[in-house]
Amino acid sequence: MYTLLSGLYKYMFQKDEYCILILGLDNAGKTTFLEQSKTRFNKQYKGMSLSKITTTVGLNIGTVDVGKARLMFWDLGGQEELQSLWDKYYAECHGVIYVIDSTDEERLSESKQAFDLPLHP
Ligand SMILES: Nc1nc2c(ncn2[C@@H]2O[C@H](COP(=O)(O)OP(=O)(O)O)[C@@H](O)[C@H]2O)c(=O)[nH]1
Ligand SMILES: [Mg+2]
Repeated sequence: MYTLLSGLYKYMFQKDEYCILILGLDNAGKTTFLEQSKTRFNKQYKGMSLSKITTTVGLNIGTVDVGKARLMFWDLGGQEELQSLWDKYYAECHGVIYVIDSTDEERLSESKQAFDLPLHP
């Protein structure tokens, strides 16, 4: 009976959690994207001033609730030394968002290289 009730409780109230990786070169706009998403979907979240966003060191996690789903965004640092960590997170995530600065033409090929990297570790 307990199993049944706790199962029902989970079904009613617990959200399905999904982990989404946000990847891309440093300075591509990953943290800005995350902050914008949080501001848009979390009504109580006021949002930090976009000009205050500085280089992400390590991991920046943001949670966004959409309907019955809870999305946990993992914003990883894009610096070259950190790119080797990307594939470690691949196995654990449900989705990947790859951010490209479309105005930074000089780094487009670098971005493609970094994009290919975790697929062929
Ligand atoms: N004009 C413009 N600037 C942006 C946009 N997205 C990010 N930026 C700026 O690009 C810089 C790097 O953004 P950030 O989110 O820190 O990149 P990250 O290193 O990938 O996390 C910051 O100065 C942002 O304000 C955008 O869509 N338009
Ligand atoms: Mg960042």
